[in-house]
Amino acid sequence: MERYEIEEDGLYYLTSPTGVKYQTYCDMTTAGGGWTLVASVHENNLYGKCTTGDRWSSQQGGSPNVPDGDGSWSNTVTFGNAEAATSDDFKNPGYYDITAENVAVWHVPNNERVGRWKLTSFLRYHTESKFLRSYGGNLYNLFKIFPVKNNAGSCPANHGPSVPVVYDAGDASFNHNLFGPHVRARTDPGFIMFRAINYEKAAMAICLGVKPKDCNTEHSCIGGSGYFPEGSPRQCGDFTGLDWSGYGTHVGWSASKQLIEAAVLIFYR
Ligand code: 3S6
Ligand code: CA
Repeated sequence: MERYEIEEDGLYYLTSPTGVKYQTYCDMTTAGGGWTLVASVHENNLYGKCTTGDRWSSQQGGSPNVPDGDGSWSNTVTFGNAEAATSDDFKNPGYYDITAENVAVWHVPNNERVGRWKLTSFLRYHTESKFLRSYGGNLYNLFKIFPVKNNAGSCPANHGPSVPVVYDAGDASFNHNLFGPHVRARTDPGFIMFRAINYEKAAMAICLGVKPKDCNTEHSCIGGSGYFPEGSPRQCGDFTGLDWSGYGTHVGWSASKQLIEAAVLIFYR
């Protein structure tokens, strides 16, 4: 009887080109497998506006004097650990030293343990166009080209790339419905968009399965620069203005509680 190599989803040790050994999660099954977790964006407190824990925007209070915020999208600072990726922000060396072609995103409820991530994720999608080849092979390099900082350009001319996604959990319509009606009316689902710019020239890193059609991008795009002029500091934070019409209300500009109480896991392949 033959034995088969069965690739399993779970935690693996990787060694970076400079010899740093780190643990991360690999999805070895979706669409042929080989997806490496490189980051998670976890909102520890949406009531905190660019305060402690807002590592993907700014922990420095939301100020025009700090236009880049913490700079995590385009620096080599790492934080967190794989096992806690749904309970805290996570960023490993793979984020900047893996050369990849595609990105996958999972929305996993906060505080879920590793073995339950795939089961409990309510939305999973990935790109297939190998778009990262055109932007330096990873998001670190993409965000060098499209900096997540204030006054980097204007909307919509200077948005970063928007890339179609294929859904592995949920679908485009379910994705769209996680946002409030004002957002649904002003976005197209089925895409991931990078480096959005809003009316006030603040920058966001990633739009969650949607491509904005207007410039109120702060209600569907997360991560960001260090200053959000509109209603400052109300849009400043890792989950930006996803609570603009109230926390988890799912009315107006606000996303559903399901979306804001889930970590956004970012994979490369
Ligand atoms: C559909 C209502 C438009 O509301 C405006 O957009 C309102 O005046 C602003 O407070 C709001 C924000 O810019 C939303 O980002
Ligand atoms: Ca706005």
